Amino acid sequence: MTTLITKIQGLQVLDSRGRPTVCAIIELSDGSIHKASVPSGASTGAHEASELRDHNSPQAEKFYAGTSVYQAVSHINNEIAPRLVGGQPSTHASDETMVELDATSRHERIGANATLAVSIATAKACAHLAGLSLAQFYQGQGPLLIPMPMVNILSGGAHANGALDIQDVLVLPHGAENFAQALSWVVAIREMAAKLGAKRGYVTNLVADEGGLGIGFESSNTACAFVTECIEVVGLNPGKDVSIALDIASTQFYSDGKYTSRNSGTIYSSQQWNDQLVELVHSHPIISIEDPFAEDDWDSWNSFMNQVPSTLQVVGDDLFTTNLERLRKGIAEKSANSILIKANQNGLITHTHQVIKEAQNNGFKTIVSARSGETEDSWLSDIATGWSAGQIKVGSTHGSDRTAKWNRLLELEATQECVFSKPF
Ligand code: 2PG
Ligand code: MG
Repeated sequence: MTTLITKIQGLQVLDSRGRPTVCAIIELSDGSIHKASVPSGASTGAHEASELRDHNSPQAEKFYAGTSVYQAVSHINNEIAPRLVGGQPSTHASDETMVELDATSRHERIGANATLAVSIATAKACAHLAGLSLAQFYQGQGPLLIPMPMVNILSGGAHANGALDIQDVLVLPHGAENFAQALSWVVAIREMAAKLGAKRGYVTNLVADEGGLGIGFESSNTACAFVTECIEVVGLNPGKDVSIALDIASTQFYSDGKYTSRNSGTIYSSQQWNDQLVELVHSHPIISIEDPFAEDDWDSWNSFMNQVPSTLQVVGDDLFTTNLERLRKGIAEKSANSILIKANQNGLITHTHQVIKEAQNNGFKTIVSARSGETEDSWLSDIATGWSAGQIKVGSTHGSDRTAKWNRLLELEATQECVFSKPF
């Protein structure tokens, strides 16, 4: 007997910052229930799909200071549900219906928070019908590729009230044999950073949005040296076992062609900023750098790529915003060699999948990423695995919004036929 969608309901829930977000629940005629909650960014790119919040609308909830998502929820209940209920679950059909319902290019009318919640709940329903986990559903045949974790140790920028200019100093445990070992190394480094930082008089018991330490080091250089020291002190070899990854998130401090350091107050031209970064990556065991330049400073990206070793992973996050046209421009202009994939920058699961496939087909490395505002949902781990992304970025090892994703990967590795990704 064919299984049909019997009900779709949207509701407002909270994310890890205590802000409203959208959850969609899909019920099927076999009695099963599939739900998905969507994340939300703080350092958002201008070209991202549009998250619908109730600012200034009659539905705005005063206790949420206009950030409530009742309109998005009502679009699920009153526009999307009537079109999909009664049909068979299909991500393709749901996503195309939602595109039809909203002619805007960034889901401005319906809200990308509404579309993505329905899109992912549908994917979960489809996996259930196939009798597979979401990871296996996307993977098809063969062992699962468990992604290499890229884990936040120090936070700055929009995630830690500007403690550092740059947003993230992360570690990549690329010498580990499996995911469980990789995670244990990272936890040890995170703990050592808290211990050493406290010894040096920094506040280390308050954490940033993604669970990293918001230590106010005087410069990115000092922050990188500190993380390298932590890697060494726990008995690992910087550059061999574990290397550093940076998310500069430079759109946040770029305006009128200039990059302004909040730490030092120095104003840099694109060229001067480029020189700073080239020196930084040469001075530390850094193997990945994300958003070194602002989202529309395209020329600087290409010039940087020509100066750094081809082994350095240069990642476009705000640059690409998980958007096919922007990725294609970046491939043609050799602006980067890697892309951060965030489903909510795009708004639909099938379109996000298309973007990651395009990147992989063009030799780009791919990192599936969480947002700084997350929920306890762990679909991200399944899609990162099922899409063979190779890397995953979830924040730090603190907070159940983060550990939900790490724990799901531990579960997949322990219970399924797997190989651990070795992107470096
Ligand atoms: C990023 C993300 C996650 P946000 O910039 O990569 O760290 O941050 O979700 O705030 O955009
Ligand atoms: Mg980023």
